[in-house]
Amino acid sequence: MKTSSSKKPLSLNKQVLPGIVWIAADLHLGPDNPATIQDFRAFLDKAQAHADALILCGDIFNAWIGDDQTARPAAWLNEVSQALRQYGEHRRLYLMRGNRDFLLGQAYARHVHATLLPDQILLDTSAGCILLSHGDEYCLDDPAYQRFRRWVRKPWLQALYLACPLSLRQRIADTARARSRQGNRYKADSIMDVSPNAIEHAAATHSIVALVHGHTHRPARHAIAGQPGTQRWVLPDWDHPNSHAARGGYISIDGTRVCLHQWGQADLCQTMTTASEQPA
Ligand code: LP5
Ligand code: MN
Repeated sequence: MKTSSSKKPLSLNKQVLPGIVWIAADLHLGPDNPATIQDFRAFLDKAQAHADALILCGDIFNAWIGDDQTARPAAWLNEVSQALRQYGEHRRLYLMRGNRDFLLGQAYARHVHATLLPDQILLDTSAGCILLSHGDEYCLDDPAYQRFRRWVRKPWLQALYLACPLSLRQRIADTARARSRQGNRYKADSIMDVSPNAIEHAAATHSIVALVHGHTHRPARHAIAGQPGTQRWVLPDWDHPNSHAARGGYISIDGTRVCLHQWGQADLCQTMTTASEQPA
């Protein structure tokens, strides 16, 4: 199973994406959030009706413990996989790994008729060239996380982990998630956000109109210092706790117009050619 990230130079990773493109991230699907799974299924139906391609750019799953889960999937995973496969049979579906599902591999992508993207990719869209990634690689002010990231991306460690029984893998994942949640309570907001230097560097390195990422769960559109021609768009995370309003959303690219859509909020849209504000 191929699980480690692409080592190709970034400039080689380019995906031509004509037509209407929708991008979502940080769905965190798992056994504990059935209402979010229902929201996601409804979203796939909507995407199938309105978009030509859908990209899920990381943390699709709350913790991915290996593609071999699909041999005897839990009911929730079976439901999600069926819905993805149904979508993938009709429209172009792209999956990218995040920090919670970095073990997602080609086998799962094939299983749902999707294309697995590398960790960072240049999208050649109707709105211009867009740099897309999950976003965790820009969190350079969080050395504990970057250390964790370096370790879990080592092929030998991944192979060792994947050789363990699924039950043990699940226990390790639960421990990692619990430690992460606990640690995040005490981290300053600025540490858990992207590093401005990393963003400026990425924007300066590529000829792009926008940089799109998730991970930080702080949906917004930002200017980038020193890069007036490039914006940073941040995707929302998804959650639908019992008896609470659903959170979630996506970014659409339709012609030259890029929009951030969030459940229960006004759309934030911009036409990329003129960079002028558009009414929602
Ligand atoms: O995910 P989120 O938003 O809570 O926080 C992230 C960073 N945390 C992580 C950890 C993931 O949530 C855990 C994912 C588990 C996936 C399956 C496990 C497979 C293991 C495979 C081994 C090859 O990414 C968090 C950032 C935050 O984003 C904001 O950027 O701050 O970073 C940390 O919390 C860093 C911690 O130092 C990581 C602590 C995890 C310790 C794991 C040890 C587990 C060993 C168990 C042994 C029995
Ligand atoms: Mn993430």
